[in-house]
Amino acid sequence: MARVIELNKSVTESNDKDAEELRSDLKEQGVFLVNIMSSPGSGKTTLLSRTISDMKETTNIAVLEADIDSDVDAVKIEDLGAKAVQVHTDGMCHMDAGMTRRGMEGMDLDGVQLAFLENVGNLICPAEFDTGAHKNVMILSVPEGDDKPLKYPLMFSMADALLITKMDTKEYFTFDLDLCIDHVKKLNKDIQIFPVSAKTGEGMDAWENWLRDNLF
Ligand SMILES: Nc1nc2c(ncn2[C@@H]2O[C@H](COP(=O)(O)OP(=O)(O)OP(=O)(O)O)[C@@H](O)[C@H]2O)c(=O)[nH]1
Ligand SMILES: [Mg+2]
Repeated sequence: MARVIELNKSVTESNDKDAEELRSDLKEQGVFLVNIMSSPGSGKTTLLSRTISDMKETTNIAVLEADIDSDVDAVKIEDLGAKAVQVHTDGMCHMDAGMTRRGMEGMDLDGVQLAFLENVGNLICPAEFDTGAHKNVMILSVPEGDDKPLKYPLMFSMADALLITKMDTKEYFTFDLDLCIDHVKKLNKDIQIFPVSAKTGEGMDAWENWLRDNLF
C-alpha cells in the first residue's frame, strides 16, 4: 500500500504564479521536477520504471503519481526502491501547481535530485495547466499513431521533450516515424525527440543523458 494523498481543486486562481513559486522553491532545494504527460496506457509508468532502474545507482529519484483512483502506479515505483507518493485528483483530468505542491510536500525530498510527476493520462487538459515542473515531457506510443500531433497540437507545442515509445512494436503498426517527427517539428521546432522502447531499452541512453544534463 503506497502513501495516498486526496487532493481537491486548488483554491487559488493564480496558477501561473503558484507554478513559478514552486519551480523556484524546488530549484532552491536542488530538486529537478519533470512533468510526464500522455494518453492513458501509452507507457508513462513503464518508462519511469526503466529510467529508475537505469539511473538509481547514481541519481536520487522520487515520483509523484497522479491518478483519479488506485495506488497501482505508486506501488510499482516503490517496488523498485524509489520514493513514491500517489495523489488522487478528485476526478479531475489534470494536475495544477497547487496540487503538485501539496503532493511534493507529502514526499520526503531530502537528497532527491530528480522528481517526476506522472500526470493523469490524458492528451488534452494536462497541457493547459502549468504544474510548476522545470520541464514538460510528453509520451506518444507507436500504437497510438503518427497523426496525433495533428489532432492534439497543444501538448506537442508546449513540451520540452517528446518520447516516442514502444518502438519495439513498430513492425506491427503503420507508424511513419519521420512523418510524425515532421508534424511535431512544425508545431515546436525546439523540442527534443527520443524514440525509445522501455521494454528493450532501445534509445533510453539519450533520454537519460538529457535528464542528467538538466539536473541542478
Ligand atoms: N511492447 C511495449 N509495451 C510497453 C512499452 N511501454 C509500456 N508498455 C506496455 O503498455 C501498457 C501500459 O503501460 P503503462 O506504463 O501502465 O502506461 P501508463 O501511461 O502509465 O498508463 P496510465 O497510468 O494508466 O495512464 C503496459 O501493458 C506496458 O507493459 C514498450 O516500450 N514496449
Ligand atoms: Mg501509469
